[in-house]
Order: sequence, then structure tokens, then C-alpha cells
Amino acid sequence: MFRRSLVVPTLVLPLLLAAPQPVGAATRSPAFAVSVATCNQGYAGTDDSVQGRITSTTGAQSSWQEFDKPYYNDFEAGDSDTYGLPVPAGFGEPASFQLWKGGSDDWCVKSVILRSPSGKKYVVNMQPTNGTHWITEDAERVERGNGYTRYWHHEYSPDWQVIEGELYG
Ligand SMILES: [Ca+2]
Ligand SMILES: [Ca+2]
Repeated sequence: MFRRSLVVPTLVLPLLLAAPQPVGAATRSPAFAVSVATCNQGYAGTDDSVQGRITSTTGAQSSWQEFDKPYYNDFEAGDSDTYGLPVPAGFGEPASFQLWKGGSDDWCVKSVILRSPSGKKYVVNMQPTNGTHWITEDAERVERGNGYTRYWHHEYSPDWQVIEGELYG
């Protein structure tokens, strides 16, 4: 008790004095919020490592970012999970977005929505749109069955185009 009351003010005071910071002076890099929806069907979810990368219209690129919330089962069927994706300062408008997944637990990606650091909404245009997209360790292939089409991607999704606003409506 005594120690806490003695120590906390010394730690907190400089932080309080430092805030508010002028715009652009923040030391944290700007970040997109990436909302990834997993298909709602059997075996759609994964427990593998998933990463994402975003590229701007000027060719600027984020690092590959691991999407993982601690103490949470990420990417289960029917879930939509949101992760931070830091980008370099002056990143600009997003042009494309790509996913990577390691391991052998196949994953069906339903949709990806991006929000810029300033709150602008973008949607990842997951072409082709006439089927489901699976990221697997298997070879690239298209599987057509009774009323369905599955696009199997080998570890990487296509570097899908990013569109401002909504895909439909
Ligand atoms: Ca799976
Ligand atoms: Ca999982």
C-alpha cells in the first residue's frame, strides 16, 4: 500500500504532462483495423497461424502481421474477428490485401473488411465471387461439386484488390 502510493505518482505524472500530443506526434504507428469473417460451415475454422499484409496505391506495404488475440480461439466457423494491422506513416489509400496461413488446418475465409486509421471503410474484393475461398497447405485448385465451388489456395490468398465502401448495396 505504502509503496504503491509512493511509486505510482512518479510513473503517471510524466504521462499526464505529456498528453495531449499534437497530431502526428504519436509514437505508435498508424494501424488499420482488419475484420476477418470465417465461413459458417463444417471445418471452416482454423487454429493455425494467420497473418495479413496490406499494400497501398503507392506501393507502400505493411509487414506481415500475425492475427492472434491472447486467450481467444481465433477464426472459428461463423465468427468475425478484428485485428490491428500497423502501416508505415504516410501509407495512403489501400490497394490490395493478402492473407497467409501456415499449417494443415484448412480455413474458409468469408469476408475481410478494413478500417483505415482515420475510420474510412474498405472491403476486400475476394475474387472470384462465385465460390468459397479456402487457405490450405494443398496445391492451388478449384473444386466444383453439387452446387458449390471451392477455391483452394496454397498458404497465400490472392493479393485481393481493396475497394472503398461496400461491395453490395
Ligand atoms: Ca479447418
Ligand atoms: Ca481457432
